[in-house]
Amino acid sequence: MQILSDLYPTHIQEMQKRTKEALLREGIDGLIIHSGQSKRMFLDDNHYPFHVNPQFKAWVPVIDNPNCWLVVNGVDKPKLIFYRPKDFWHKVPPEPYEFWAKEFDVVLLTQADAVEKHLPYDKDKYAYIGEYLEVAKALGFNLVNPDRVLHYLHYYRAYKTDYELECMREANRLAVAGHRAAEQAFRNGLSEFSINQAYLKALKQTDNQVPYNNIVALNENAAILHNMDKDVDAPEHSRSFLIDAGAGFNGYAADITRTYSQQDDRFAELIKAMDQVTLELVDLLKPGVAYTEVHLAAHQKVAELLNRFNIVNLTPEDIVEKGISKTFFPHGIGHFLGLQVHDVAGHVADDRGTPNPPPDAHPFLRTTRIIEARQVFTIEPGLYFIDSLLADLRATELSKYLNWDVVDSFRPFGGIRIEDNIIVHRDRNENMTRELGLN
Ligand SMILES: [Mn+2]
Repeated sequence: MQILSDLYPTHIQEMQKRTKEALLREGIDGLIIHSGQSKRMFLDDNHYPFHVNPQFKAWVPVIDNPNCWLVVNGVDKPKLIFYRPKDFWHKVPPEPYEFWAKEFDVVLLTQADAVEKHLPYDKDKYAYIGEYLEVAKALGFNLVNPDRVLHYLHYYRAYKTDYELECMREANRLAVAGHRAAEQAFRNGLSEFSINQAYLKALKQTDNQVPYNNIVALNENAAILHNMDKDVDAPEHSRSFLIDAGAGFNGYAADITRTYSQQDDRFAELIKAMDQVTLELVDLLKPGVAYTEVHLAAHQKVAELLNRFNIVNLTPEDIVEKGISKTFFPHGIGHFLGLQVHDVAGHVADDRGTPNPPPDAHPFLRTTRIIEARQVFTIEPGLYFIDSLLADLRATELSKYLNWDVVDSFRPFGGIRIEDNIIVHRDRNENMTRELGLN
């Protein structure tokens, strides 16, 4: 892929610049970033799926190789210690040759525990960045994941380089192919399990390679926000289908949700109206606006639908004011997207990590940052008929404002969530999901 190789050197320059500043603030000489280790299950000889340290894949798109290390100081050419064991049990990765390799001085490591000779001798001026504290200790690091360094790096990870944006478009492209296959599988009456198989097949990723456990829900299960158990048997009638599923590309995530109705019914009308809500909220993303404002606007818009579809007999303003919209839309409007599906630093006010928590009334909102160019967000309003939350509401004096027969007519469909992935540019928004043609 030509364009990625063109963009990557500038990405590394930006990583160098951020590292240099982070080191200056901490007063140290460099970072030693550990990709991670393969984790063995308790009392077993099997291992968990490997998930790389996000600080490692921020530099290099190597996401499947434990026991690798980066030595970076923001000035010198970064050093990549690349694990390549002699191993006849497992597939051994080839020596680095791809577009990213020439940005590093590459050293090959055949034994995981022989890394020390490739690391700086004097560990006092270096910080270990990684998960394995006992490894850091054994190697002689005193400084492990220092707060100041991590706050700084996390804060700036919200601003994506051109290389990162291209990776995220590619992740969206893969996920869109999966969503198309999944809709077809739903129309064909397949089970949640089989729909998930169709999804994964379309993007050629395994359950362990997608960035999060796909949410695939038919009928009432669409009311379970994180329905990760997939029924193997298809229901007799598939009325509705909610799929929240992503894809990974070079370590970057897509995170897309769609909801479908089998028939041209009242639920289909509600989906159409929610789709419009998603697009209107996307238009609110603008540099200088607080993301929290978009969340509050979402409550207003969901309340308008609760009124318009005769679910609640109150004005939209009163529905929000009495807190009723939270029964139907109990999660946040979205989050940062990037190397992690819920990307870091959503709740800080600055690069020192000063806390900027969500409002007390909206504890599940995952970012409160001021929106700026080069940030990538999801926008994912929802409207669900969740038995437990509806029962709580019914037990209050607010119950009298609800048309319970209308609520009951929607319960068999579960709920709706429609989620797009958006790059905020200085002068426009790029809705990656829609621009790839997924409506
Ligand atoms: Mn999401």
